[in-house]
Amino acid sequence: MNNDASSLFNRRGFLKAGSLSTLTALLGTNIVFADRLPRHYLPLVFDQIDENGSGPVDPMATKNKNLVVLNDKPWNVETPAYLLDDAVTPADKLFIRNNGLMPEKLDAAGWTLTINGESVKAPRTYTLAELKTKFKPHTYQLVMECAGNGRSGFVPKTAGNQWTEGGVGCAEWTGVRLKDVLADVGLTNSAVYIGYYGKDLHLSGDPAQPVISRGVPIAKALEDETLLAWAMNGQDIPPVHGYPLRLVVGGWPASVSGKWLHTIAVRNKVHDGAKMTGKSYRVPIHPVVPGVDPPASDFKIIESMPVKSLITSPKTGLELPLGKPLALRGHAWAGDRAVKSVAVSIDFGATWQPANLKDPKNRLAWQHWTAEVNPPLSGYYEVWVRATDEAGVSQPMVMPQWNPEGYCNNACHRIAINVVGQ
Ligand SMILES: Nc1nc2c(c(=O)[nH]1)N[C@H]1C(S)=C(S)[C@@H](COP(=O)(O)O)O[C@H]1N2
Ligand SMILES: [Mo]
Repeated sequence: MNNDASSLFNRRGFLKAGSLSTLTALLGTNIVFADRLPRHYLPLVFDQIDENGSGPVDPMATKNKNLVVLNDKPWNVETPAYLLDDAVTPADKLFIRNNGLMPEKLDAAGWTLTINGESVKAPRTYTLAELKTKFKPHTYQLVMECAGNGRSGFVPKTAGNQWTEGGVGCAEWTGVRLKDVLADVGLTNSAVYIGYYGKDLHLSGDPAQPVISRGVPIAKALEDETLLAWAMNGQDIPPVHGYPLRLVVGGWPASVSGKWLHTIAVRNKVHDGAKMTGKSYRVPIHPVVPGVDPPASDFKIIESMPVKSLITSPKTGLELPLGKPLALRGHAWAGDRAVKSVAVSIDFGATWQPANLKDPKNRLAWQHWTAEVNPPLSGYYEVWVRATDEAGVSQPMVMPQWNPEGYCNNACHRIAINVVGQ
């Protein structure tokens, strides 16, 4: 299964000339009136191939209808804050960030994971079935946030997908610890970094062009929570999220959590795969004046993500009768750190009221908070939320340090409400 159906259509939603000839070849005959196919219409016969598990898959088919498509080639889809209200993010509400095209074949039965690189004693290949039986499985809730989440809030604007606040989620992942597998393989003392390789294709369709191959320092790779996962929320990982095997590294840019994982290289230097070098997933070492883009040598790799929080209820735009208390809730997270406190403000940050904050289910899971505020008069309000991590670092109220690629915007989340009546 799993050819990306979207790649068959042009920008306006009509079948591309090239894909029409592919379909014709598959069908063994021409499609009469192919020129009259409605937008985004895949002839039924190919939908049936899909049901049999060998045709194109539409990543949006299983998603909540209110997710927002930022781009469909590659798929970049975000979740409005009010849809992130669940304690654990369900599959239909988890954001999508693809850098390339989904792999054409996802065959779990034949899937293997190879561990190689300069710093393994000898390369080794495991079948997925072996990973599942040979090592002890673990389950963790892990926050994954795209480093570009919040990019649309930067002034001046930076290039890239204009995520608002929905490029984040906290699903429950099951798999084996990468550290257990690496111990089984055997590492040399030279191990510095790991890098992943996935089966997706470059947008050009050229198999020789790498899409993305990122990684983490060996210490992060060896943490208990770093998983080679085959299940999400107790089910097979959905195709678009990396079926049948993905790396899951909580608390760091989600770009290090490689989907459709087939190889991990244990490197004796900082991994230099696609999107590890240049300015990708990097920020200036020293703060820059907004708009200034220093040379690549003045950038550093983003590691743990900054402290952040969301108001997931109510939905922005609520009308509240005057005199009624307003119940608020949401989540907070802080990369490798725990969140120590959350506060809310209804007067644009002039005064803050503490929220109730729960402990995380496990390290690197997001934490749930609740609060109640009492708007004193009728009129327009904004509710702002601000989290502080265990090191005492708080979210900036408006915009954090501007950076040329638009990463790590952890400004306070805000919703608007109207209090009506007298
Ligand atoms: N193989 C592969 N892994 C990948 C990506 C990708 O394009 N290809 N995108 C990365 C990025 S940038 C992000 S933010 C997360 C998104 O994970 P999700 O789509 O499951 O939410 O996957 C990461 N892993
Ligand atoms: Mo990302």
